[in-house]
Amino acid sequence: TAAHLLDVSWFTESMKAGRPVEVLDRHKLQQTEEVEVFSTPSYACQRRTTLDNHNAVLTDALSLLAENAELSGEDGRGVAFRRAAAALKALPLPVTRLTQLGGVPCLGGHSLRVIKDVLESGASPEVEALRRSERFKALKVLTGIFGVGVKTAGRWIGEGILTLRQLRDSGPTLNRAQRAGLRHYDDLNRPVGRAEAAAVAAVVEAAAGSVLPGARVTLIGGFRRGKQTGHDVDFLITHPEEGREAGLMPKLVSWLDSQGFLLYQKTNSNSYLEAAEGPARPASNMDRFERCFSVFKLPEEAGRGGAGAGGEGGPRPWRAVRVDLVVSPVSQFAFALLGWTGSKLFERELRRWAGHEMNMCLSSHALYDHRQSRYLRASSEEEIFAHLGLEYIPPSERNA
Ligand code: DCT
Ligand code: MG
Repeated sequence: TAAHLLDVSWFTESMKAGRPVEVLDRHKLQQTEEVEVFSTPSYACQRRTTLDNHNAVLTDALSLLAENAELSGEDGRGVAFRRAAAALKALPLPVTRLTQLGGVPCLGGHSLRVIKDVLESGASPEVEALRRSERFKALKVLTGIFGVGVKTAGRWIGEGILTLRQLRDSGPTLNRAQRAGLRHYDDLNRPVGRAEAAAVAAVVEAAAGSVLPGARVTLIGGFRRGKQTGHDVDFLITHPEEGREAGLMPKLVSWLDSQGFLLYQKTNSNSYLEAAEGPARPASNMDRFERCFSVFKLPEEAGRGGAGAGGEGGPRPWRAVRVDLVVSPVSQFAFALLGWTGSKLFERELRRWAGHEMNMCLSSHALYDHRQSRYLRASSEEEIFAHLGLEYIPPSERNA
């Protein structure tokens, strides 16, 4: 990579663009020593983002602010912090001074202030205060219950419920998902490892093979991107003959249930229909596949090293694991694979790129070209990137 000389043109650009520059240490700008100035394209789907994050301290701080915004129902602010964090994740080296960020997109005044604080003193007072805040801690604990969203958690906090103990004591009405979430709280908040994901995969493959011979099971989500742990395990299931996958989910679920693998499940049926003249609705809806949100009862095998094994009661015979299953017709498989591999921000950026730069509409089902008023077919992720005019980015580099 070319090392640039210290370039301050961005500084004057920032002034013209009205970006806050008071956060800069003017003194440093006058220094003439060589410092690499980073630059990276503005959409996350134009960048290669591996799991090697050289700026974890900065991105952790920004991600916490993003999380807090999301938990407070401020999605716009959340996305802004996610974009800022993602831009830093793509840099090849640790940032040591603010002046290196000249060509890095998506850094607003708030993000720059946080970055400055962390670079100068190792921490951001705002982020540290947030970490300690009772409200933030309560939001984390309560939304950490499977089935509890931001609104419910906010309502409970308004009623003075800040902890699991207070929740159990006050006994609010819980739905079926929330009861399962509370019952398996510790397990579901313990990261799932790759070996456990593989064990779940073996179960799902056995189920699919038994109820629909020839069905294909693909690990998606974070594990497909190479992550070592996840909050759940995600699978996409299809069959090479179009139409054979219809009605698969109920059969799969009843097989899993009959074998004792399910602690909880909720299935949504497929509601996606391609309109002849174009997408009937904005295609960002994630819920139009046959999809099952479940909690698996996964037998703990010796050697898999479940962190919950041991402790007072000795090794436990099983743990609860969140598992998401999606069934796709093979004609939509490439779109589903691309749409469910993530990361969430990478997906969001792909859709934004498609809409803003290509006048297309991308979903996990299809790609519609508004200029040509037609759907663009694809049988691989590579073809979809090509339709979008993007360089192909493999899953391991979609960790934005
Ligand atoms: N997804 C998305 N937008 C959402 C939710 C999900 O694009 N709002 C896609 C991207 C990832 C995939 O679905 C699976 O979702 P998660 O399991 O939540 O994400 P993950 O990357 O697998 O994260 P984790 O490793 O924590 O499970
Ligand atoms: Mg996942």
